[in-house]
Amino acid sequence: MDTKVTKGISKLLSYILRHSPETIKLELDANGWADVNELIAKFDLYDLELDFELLEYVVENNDKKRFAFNADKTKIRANQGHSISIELNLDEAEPPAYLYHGTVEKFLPDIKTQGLQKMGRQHVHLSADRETANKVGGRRGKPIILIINSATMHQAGFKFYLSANNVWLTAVVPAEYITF
Ligand code: HQG
Repeated sequence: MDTKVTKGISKLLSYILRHSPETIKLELDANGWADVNELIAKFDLYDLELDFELLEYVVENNDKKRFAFNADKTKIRANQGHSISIELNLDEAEPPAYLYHGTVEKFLPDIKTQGLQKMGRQHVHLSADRETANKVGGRRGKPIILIINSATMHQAGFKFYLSANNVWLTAVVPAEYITF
């Protein structure tokens, strides 16, 4: 399969399913699910020949497992990363002792005063390993890894969720739980 094509489709799917379904007049339900047939039909707009087989390939081979089908593959949604307000209905989970967040130097002064905020998304995104956090930070420049004292945070009552593609999500990380 041509990776340029599958990457392009993945990028568009992320945009549509996380941020802007209205671009192709797609409706998402309250939990972020779109009807697969409707998505395929409305994808026409992009001049890309998307059919179910290709969509299934993109979902199953996506490097970060960004998308998921429901059990009978009639619905699809993004596993995390939304800016639009949807309810993923994830169960709370107990985090490991430490989680990691990759960012860049220019955000540090604000993070030191405000903690990690959701910014444009529905959650703060954290990783279980440094390597992933390094990649996340690297999207914006030279990565800086922050260590989150997640067990302490959890004991203090903060809620954590694990997305279907293993991204740890929480509402906010106050600066006192961050090792800079
Ligand atoms: C920073 C990608 C100033 C934060 C990745 C980050 C991830 C603050 C940026 C997913 C701040 C927000 C999410 C504060 C946080 N003041 N800056 N108080 N608090 N920031 O993209 O975590 O490839 O919304 O450090 O892999 O970078 O798209 O979050 O730099 O999983 O699937 O504000 O997106 O996944 O940026 O990335 P983002 P993120 P995909």
